[in-house]
Amino acid sequence: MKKNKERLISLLASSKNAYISGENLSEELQVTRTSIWKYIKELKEEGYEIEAIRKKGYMLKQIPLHLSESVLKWDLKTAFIGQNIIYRPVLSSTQDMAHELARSGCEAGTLVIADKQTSGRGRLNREWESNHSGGIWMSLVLRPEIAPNNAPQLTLLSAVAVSNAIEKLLAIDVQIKWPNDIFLHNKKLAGILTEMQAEVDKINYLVIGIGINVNQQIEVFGEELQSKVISLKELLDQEIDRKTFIHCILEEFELLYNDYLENGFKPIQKSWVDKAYKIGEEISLKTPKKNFKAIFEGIEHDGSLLVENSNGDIEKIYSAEIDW
Ligand code: BT5
Repeated sequence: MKKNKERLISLLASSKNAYISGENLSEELQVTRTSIWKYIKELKEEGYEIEAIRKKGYMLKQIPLHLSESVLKWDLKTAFIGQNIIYRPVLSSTQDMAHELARSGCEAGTLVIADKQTSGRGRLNREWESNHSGGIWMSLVLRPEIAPNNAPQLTLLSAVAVSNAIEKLLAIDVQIKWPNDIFLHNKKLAGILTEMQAEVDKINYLVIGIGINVNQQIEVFGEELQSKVISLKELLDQEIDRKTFIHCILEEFELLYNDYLENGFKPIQKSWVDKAYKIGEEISLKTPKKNFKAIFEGIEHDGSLLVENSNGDIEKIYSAEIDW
C-alpha cells in the first residue's frame, strides 16, 4: 500500500492549480484532519511548497529538486513511458531491478531510477561510474513486438531521444558516437545499455539503461575518466532540474517509440545520422579479422556501421574496436 504522504502528494498534484480542502483530503486518505496538517508540515520541511488558505484548503505550488516517485510523477505528460516509476536512493544497478520487475510481469514503460548505483555497468560488463549523486541513472522496460535482431535499433532510438531532449531543453547540440555514446565537446556525456530477454523469434522484454552526467563535478570521477567525461553542469555552470530533464527524455522517447512502431526505423535512422559523431571522417577499426582505416558513411537498417574502405568498397561492421 502506498504511504499516506505519497498519496497526499498525488492528490495535491492531481488537483493542479486548484485548492483542495482539508476535509476532502482527510476523507480520501481516511485519516484525521490533524494528520493531514501534520503531513503537510512534513512535506514543507522536505521542500514541497504548499500554500494553505483558510476555508479553501491546500495547493501544491512547487516540488523539491531532489527525486522521489511522487516528484517524478508530477506533471509527466506521457501515456505509458514512465507512468509506473520506481525510485530508490541507492541500487546496485537500475538494470538489475528493471530485469527483476520485467520477469515478474511489470507493464511496458516501467522506469527504475536511482540516485546512486553501487555496481553500475556498461556494455561487456564494463564499469559505469555512478556511485555518486547528481547524474541520471535509469532503466526502462519495454515489450516491443519486433524481431530480436532489430533490438539494436532501440539503442539508437534511445540515443536520439536523449539528444533531442538535451537540445530542446538546454539548446545544446550533442553528437552520437556509434553505437551508444552521447558526446559533447569530444567527451562522453551519456551512455546507453540495452539488454534483452528473448527467444529465437520473440522478445520477452528489453531493458534500456540510460546514464547521463548531469549535476556532477568532474572530480567525482576516477582519475582516468576525468579527461574523458563531461557533465552538463560543467558545461553550463549551473544545476539542471533533473525531474524536468527526465520528463523531457521520457516524452521524446514516447514520441519516437510510437513513430518507430508505426513507421519503422527509417525516420530514426535519419535523425541518428544527422547527429552522428565523425560522420564522413576517417576512423580506425579493429575487427577479429583485420585492422584498417575507413571512412564512416552511416548506419544500416539493423544498426550496424557502414564504412568505405580504401578500395572504395562499403563494408558493414557489427562490432569493432574503433579509434575515433
Ligand atoms: C555505456 O557502456 O556507455 C552504457 C552505460 C549505461 C549506464 C546506465 S546507468 C542506468 C543503467 N544501470 C546500469 O548499471 N547501467 C545503465 P559502454 O559503452 O560499455 O561504456 C563504458 C565506458 O564508459 C567505461 O569503460 C568508461 O570508460 C566510461 N564511463 C564509465 N562511467 C562513465 C560515466 N559516468 N560517464 C561517462 N563515461 C563513463
